Amino acid sequence: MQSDVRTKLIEAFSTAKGTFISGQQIADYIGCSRTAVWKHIEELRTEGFVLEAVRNKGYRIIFTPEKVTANEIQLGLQTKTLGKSIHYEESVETTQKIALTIANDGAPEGTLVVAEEQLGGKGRLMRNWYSPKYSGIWMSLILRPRIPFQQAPQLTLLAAVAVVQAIEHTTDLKPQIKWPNDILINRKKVTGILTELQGESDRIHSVIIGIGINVNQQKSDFPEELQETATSLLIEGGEKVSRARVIQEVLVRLETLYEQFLTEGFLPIKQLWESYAISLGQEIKATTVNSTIIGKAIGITDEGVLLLEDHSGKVHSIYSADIHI
Ligand code: BT5
Repeated sequence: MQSDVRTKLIEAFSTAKGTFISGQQIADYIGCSRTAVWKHIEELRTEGFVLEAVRNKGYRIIFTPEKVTANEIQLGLQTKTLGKSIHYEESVETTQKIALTIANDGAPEGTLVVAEEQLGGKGRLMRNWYSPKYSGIWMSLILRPRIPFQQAPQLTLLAAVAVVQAIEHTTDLKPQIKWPNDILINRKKVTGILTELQGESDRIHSVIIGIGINVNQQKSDFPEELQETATSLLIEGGEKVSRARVIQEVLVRLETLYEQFLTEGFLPIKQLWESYAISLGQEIKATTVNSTIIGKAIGITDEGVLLLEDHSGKVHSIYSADIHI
């Protein structure tokens, strides 16, 4: 199905909100024949949608499958730009690589790449991100902000705030952020964020924000080495959570925060970030490429750099490190 046809079909069902919509209405809305409508409906069915067809009434959606296809995410999505264009794959090496490629080919801001599984999911510093099929959110979002290079790390913090808010909104859980990119629940990692930049010396072409959220894994689904440090929304909350709903919430929150960031700057985001931060005011250990610093986390700067005060009172600016709490 062409993506504009798919978008219109989903729009039609979104507007109908679970009530019947006639084949003719759909055909008029999309601008195609009724036979074509039938074919498109059949395609939705192959994706796992359950559609009821009743003579003289038309069609209605009665079950939306637990997949994260473009249709699932866009059904009821309340954003202006983020997620309006979605590139969906069942299985990929990493969504980051696809996002980088399509960003280079001119994909518009807000384009989302999402996959059911990643075979070579990436963390920072060439580390692996475990991304099993159908149980988590593995997605990369393309942004094209007109900001200087040095401000780009702020977008990682912004994305972390959006994910915390989205989890709070879709569950009863209270996640916290560990600088810069980990989201923890009960001190275990539920989300990692990886931001990659493309551009020339003074101009950003695109920022790719990769977000991995463990949603419906059981403890035994994690490899042994992660079982004590990783968690999922299901493990913490005790119930399955719709991945498409969480993605929608992340997109809505991210769009609001991003607009605020572009108009008002980083300060409001910084304040939100600090309100969710787990380690501020506490003694932590930061391992950078060259050294290990132990000290009290006293805050982040306006650029999003972590400030650590060591025992002698010296304040260190941490640009990139692993934090142990
Ligand atoms: C991160 O790296 O936390 C960034 C992860 C970003 C993943 C997303 S998924 C969509 C997009 N496509 C990609 O390929 N990546 C992005 P870092 O801070 O370096 O943490 C990596 C470490 O977290 C690993 O070395 C493991 O110890 C641990 N880890 C790996 N998989 C995990 C998982 N599913 N849940 C919790 N911890 C995990």
